[in-house]
Amino acid sequence: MDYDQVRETDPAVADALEGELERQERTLAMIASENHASEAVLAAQGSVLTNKYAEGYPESRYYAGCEYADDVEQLAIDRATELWGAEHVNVQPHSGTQANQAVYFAMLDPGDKILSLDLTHGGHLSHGHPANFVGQLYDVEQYEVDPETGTIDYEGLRDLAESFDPDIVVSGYSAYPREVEWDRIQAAADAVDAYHLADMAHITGLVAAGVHDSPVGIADFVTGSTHKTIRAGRGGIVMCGDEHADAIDKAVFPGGQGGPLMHNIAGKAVGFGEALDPEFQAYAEQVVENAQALGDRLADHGLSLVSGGTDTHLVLVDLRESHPDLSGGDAEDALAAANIVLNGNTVPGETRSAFDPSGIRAGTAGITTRGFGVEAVEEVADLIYRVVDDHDSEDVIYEVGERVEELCDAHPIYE
Ligand code: DSN
Repeated sequence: MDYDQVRETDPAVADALEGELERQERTLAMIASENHASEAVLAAQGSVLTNKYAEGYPESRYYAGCEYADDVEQLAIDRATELWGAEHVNVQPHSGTQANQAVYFAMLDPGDKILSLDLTHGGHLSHGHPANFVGQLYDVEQYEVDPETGTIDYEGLRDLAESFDPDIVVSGYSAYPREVEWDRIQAAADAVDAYHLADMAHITGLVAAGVHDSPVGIADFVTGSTHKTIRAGRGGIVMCGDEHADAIDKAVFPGGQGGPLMHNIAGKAVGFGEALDPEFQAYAEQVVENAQALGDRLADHGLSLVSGGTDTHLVLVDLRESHPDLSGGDAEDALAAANIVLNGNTVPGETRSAFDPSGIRAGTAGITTRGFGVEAVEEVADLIYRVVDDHDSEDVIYEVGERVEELCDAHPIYE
């Protein structure tokens, strides 16, 4: 892969693109929300559809010349329907956050009540954090994970729902390693006659492959992003039953967005097609197996895992017990210097700030895409531990960085 055409016109941008390609090839993308899209997805995203306005929906557009835009969007919708089985799918949200916003805009009035998981316990900004407009426009109450188990406190959530009486309960998380019991959250929402929005952004691919239970058919609304555990390029998606289809479509366009990014929708169509291939199921199973191997090995080294392990693509490490003087931010920096790119993350019961939290979050979706299996992942866990445990040693960082480059060379992303 190269950017020769860009270079002819704009060497400065070509330098940045080639630098990023080289960075991705020689480092491990272990930020749990990242992955590597195929060259076919990248090509679709970089296609002539970036030129096309197609406000509206297939066969009902506000612009002429939309016949191929219609084809692409319908392919994305049909494939998404096959992957997740929802009655209605809208593939236009520019991101998972905008998919969530569409649900709020469709179903809530300003001042209505949202019950969602606290960000530091694994929630998401778009679920009602005060820094996000959702937290300012609506009345938000937040539930937490059980401090003992690190897992959702379903009973506590139900009690909170009964006292707070929300209009919508939000489930689905950005730093939660365990399987979500969607039906228990649905029961809590039903008990107070609230809607249930399940944001499966992190596990969209795992759900499509059937390696995580699906919220589709349980929750009233299911949102997701299309670039984390599924490799369909950057974007969002929203699904619902037929009874809410019109409201959701109107909330996406014209409610929250203008022209759909048709080139990204082409990427979604291609990536969803790839996920329908049986190989994708094997990939998703390997993602989880790798995350479990990563967690087990880190735990063997004495690191503390929130919830004790993982059922998904990510592990969340609480550094406070094993390395009380090391913040997640400093661990992130040391690991990045050693070519392992993950992020510092808040942990339940956080005692530091979100800018320099107490944990690190690591995901296996990206390294599994480049062919890492359990053995390689166990070595990666050993390398992570070496850096965490000796984060001030330039020699350790150098040696680990060299070894990571060897592992990356053995597992190229793009041939
Ligand atoms: N910011 C993403 C994450 O890293 O989890 C979610 O939107």
